[in-house]
Amino acid sequence: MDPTNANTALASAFVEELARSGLRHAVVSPGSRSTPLALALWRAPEIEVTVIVDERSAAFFALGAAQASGEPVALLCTSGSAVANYHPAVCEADESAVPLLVLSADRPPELRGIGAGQTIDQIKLFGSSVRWFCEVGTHEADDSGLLHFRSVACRALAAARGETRPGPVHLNLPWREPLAPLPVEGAVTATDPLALAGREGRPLTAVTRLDLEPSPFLLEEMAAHIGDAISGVIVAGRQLDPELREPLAHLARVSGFPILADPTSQLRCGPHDRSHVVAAYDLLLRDERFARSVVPDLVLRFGEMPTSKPLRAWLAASGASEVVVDPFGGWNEPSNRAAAILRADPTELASGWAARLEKEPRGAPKAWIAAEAAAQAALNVELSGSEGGDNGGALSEPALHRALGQAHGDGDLVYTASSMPIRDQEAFLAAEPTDALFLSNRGANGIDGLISSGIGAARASGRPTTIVSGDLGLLHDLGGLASLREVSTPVRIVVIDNGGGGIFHFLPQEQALASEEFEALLGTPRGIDAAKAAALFDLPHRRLESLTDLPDALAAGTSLIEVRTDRTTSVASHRHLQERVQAALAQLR
Ligand SMILES: Cc1ncc(C[n+]2csc(CCOP(=O)(O)OP(=O)(O)O)c2C)c(N)n1
Ligand SMILES: [Mg+2]
Repeated sequence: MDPTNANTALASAFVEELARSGLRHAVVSPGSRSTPLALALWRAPEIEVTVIVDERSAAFFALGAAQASGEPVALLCTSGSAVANYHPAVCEADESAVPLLVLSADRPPELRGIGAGQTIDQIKLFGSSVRWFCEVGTHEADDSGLLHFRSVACRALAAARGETRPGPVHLNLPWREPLAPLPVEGAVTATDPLALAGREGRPLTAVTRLDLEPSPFLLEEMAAHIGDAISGVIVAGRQLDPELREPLAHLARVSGFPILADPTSQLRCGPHDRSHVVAAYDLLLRDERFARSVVPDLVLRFGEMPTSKPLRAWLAASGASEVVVDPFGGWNEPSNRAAAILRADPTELASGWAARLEKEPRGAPKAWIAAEAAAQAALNVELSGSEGGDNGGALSEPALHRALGQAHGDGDLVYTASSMPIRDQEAFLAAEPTDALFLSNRGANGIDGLISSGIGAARASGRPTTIVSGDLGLLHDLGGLASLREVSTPVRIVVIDNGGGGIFHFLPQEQALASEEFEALLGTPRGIDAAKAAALFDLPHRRLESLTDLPDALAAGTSLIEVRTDRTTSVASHRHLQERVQAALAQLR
């Protein structure tokens, strides 16, 4: 505790508790009102501080860091509009259950609402997006003030980590002068050793995590259901734990269920047994005959509902009993048809069910496995140039995602943009043995903040990182490139430049609007030159001419890799690929 004055004492006691409760990263933006906390964070040896000027980018950086590390990251800014810039990332953290601790400095009550300057209403600014809001208040550095600050720090981190659902927490902290660490004689009046120093080496109040061990009853009952199912499937959506791979692969083997695996489930790619993994489900389920032939009666979903529209429609129409495993207290169930949501540890459930079904394992899901092989072979011919095709190296968005899948290395982190990149990744990335971590901001589906999120994830994880962005996505967070200076691990920013919003060509608006209207309101070409954008931040730039150059481009380290494609032909090329997959399925019949 720093007794220089009351502010330094309260701020340092608060940060001491954050550090003892396990906080390791903070992202700070410059400002005067936040000085007491900024200094305390900066001076805490356990906490790494990154300083980012733009609060919107700072918040996405923290979001990426928290998502990649699975641990809360603190954000600190000054009073006024600064804190409002955190809002987009706070919304994303809320929707995707990422722990963030937002610390906003504020003016004390007597300076609010009287035109004192740089003051806005910060009370409950984020509404219901936060797990907990606390107006921490103005306090003396006496026993009760210091204990209050210590206790709020412990409680805030526990709430961010999840009780039950992880997410953002907002603490509003008003400070009176002096904001600088100027000595004030006798400012610290506390005498209680607990208020002055807390507990050596551990938090004032330790908070235990919720126990998510599934009950034997749940394991028995559900294992019996799985055993009785005639055509079950496992759907694996966005979740971050690679430890789920082996138990889920085991469950698939003994149950005979396929795993329809989104890349962000960490189940599509990895060194685990991928014999039951179906990567091409989006394309396969666009084939009505195939979709009808594999209607499930039981769906076990781990992670969030994948984005694929054909998958969602097929699940909704199936009438299957859908069981959702969600340990985080969310309600990620857009179909409104789930029979049950299980609040239990996913790994324990998968391994517990597999152990019970092991005695009578069932055969592999032949129709799915054959269809997956046929689809992948057809895509290889079209997109990889192998197996007799002649398209090797040709640039298209589907081909890029396939090539990226082969180019990622073990330990890489891949952060993919909303809009077409995440959809094409879901549709076209093959199941590869690479042990990479696939992240995205799919809670609020924003195209904002991707560059910052990816760089924050690289910083917190230390993993070589590939960010896959659209051109408008890059423009939206161009300032985020400034935080590359904070990272020493390689960050490759792959920008798919299709000259505007490619995704909108897949919507009815494309046909319904006159082409000038469509271009003005949705296509929105902005002609941002990626090379000049890179130059502004001293970032090496390379324009990819052929996909065969991709491994070299990624190996070159931190850089902006521009991939030019044509959004006006993308609908036709997607349809062509779908037709090739359907032709391959027809051959199986
Ligand atoms: C913050 C935010 N603003 C607007 C949107 C609506 N939106 C969805 S996709 C998109 C266009 C994205 O263009 P680009 O990044 O180039 O990706 P592409 O569609 O070309 O793959 C927009 C504006 C959004 N999702 N998030
Ligand atoms: Mg685009």
